[in-house]
Amino acid sequence: MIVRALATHSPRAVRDALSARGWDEVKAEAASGGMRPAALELSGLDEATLLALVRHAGQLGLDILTGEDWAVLGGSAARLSALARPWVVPAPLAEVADLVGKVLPIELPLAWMTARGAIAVDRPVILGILNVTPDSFSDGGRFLSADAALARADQVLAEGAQVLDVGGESTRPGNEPVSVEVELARVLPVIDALARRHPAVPVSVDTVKAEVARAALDAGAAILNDVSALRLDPQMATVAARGGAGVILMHSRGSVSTMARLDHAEYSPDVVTGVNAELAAALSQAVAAGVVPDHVVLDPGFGFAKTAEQNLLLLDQLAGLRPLGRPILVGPSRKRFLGSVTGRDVAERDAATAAACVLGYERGARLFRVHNVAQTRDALAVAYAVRGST
Ligand code: PMM
Repeated sequence: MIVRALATHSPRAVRDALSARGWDEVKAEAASGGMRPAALELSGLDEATLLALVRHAGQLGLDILTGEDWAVLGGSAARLSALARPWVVPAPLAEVADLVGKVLPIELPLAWMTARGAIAVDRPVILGILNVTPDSFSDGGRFLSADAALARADQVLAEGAQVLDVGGESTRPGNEPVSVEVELARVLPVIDALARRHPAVPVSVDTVKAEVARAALDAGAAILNDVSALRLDPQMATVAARGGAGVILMHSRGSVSTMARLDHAEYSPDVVTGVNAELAAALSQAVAAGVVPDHVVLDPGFGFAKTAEQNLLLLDQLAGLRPLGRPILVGPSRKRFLGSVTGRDVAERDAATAAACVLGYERGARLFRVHNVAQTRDALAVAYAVRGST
């Protein structure tokens, strides 16, 4: 007899063991996913529900820790999903079953639709940042002219970026908001030139203004990156829907001048639940306006209305966004919370950025918006080689 411990932090070891015994790929993938460990926290439970839960969890072989009106449940994803079947669970657990079904981790989509075709997201996708602003947080003023922006675009594409994210308004704390005219004058010549020079490369426009978004799509952009997740311009969702654009909904609070500060960094009961709920609402708003869900990517908005602690917690708990069912993008690049962990200045935070991206990848992120494309690409190549797309 041989007994071997299989690593369960990813389904890979189990999948490979099954494949080695002749299981076909799809069956091995599904079965190994079911063995993945998962945990749920339930609160606001009444006495009858709690009692029924303790008994039923025991029958299902789940671990359970309880207090007066709460429980933490742990076990494999497959066992936990047995709790999500309202037609099987005892009557007092009907509501629990319904809610558990809504939060269980699910497989993420393999493609993201944009106005210029699909982007495969079964492996890491890097968005190279092209800020054409005089005052952006880490690269302001460096790529202001269209020529400088084009040269920079060539460089980040050569380094492995698959998408170019062009921004004409900085969210740096206390900055002066720019007018539609100024923003258009900054981004349109660059988007237009990029669309001509690299017709196969999807370009995204980082804007909160529907008018800028519309003009950018007309000039050849494929994706709208809205750091207000549709909050700041009521027309944004309609523009996205009409243009068939890919849409990045990034979590933030406050205006363009305050969103990168801590004015609104109060979350109840915690940052993970708050960000999750606000992104879920933004996704519903987009869909109600006619955006096809396949076009949406979600981003927790690192550094936006979050303390360093909250950013770290959000990164650790990133997988909590998976039940929303959309690809996840992270943009930790050179941000202040990485400075508070490493004690390094903005220009020296690329190694920390690469580490944050790898941690994000392990938790389900597939898209990465960064300044230093070459370093991030290498870090994510290792993550992908070890972990695969699971
Ligand atoms: N961060 C910044 C700007 N745009 N867009 C998305 N989707 N996610 C981000 O985290 C994000 C963003 C601010 O950083 P920068 O000034 O260095 O571009």
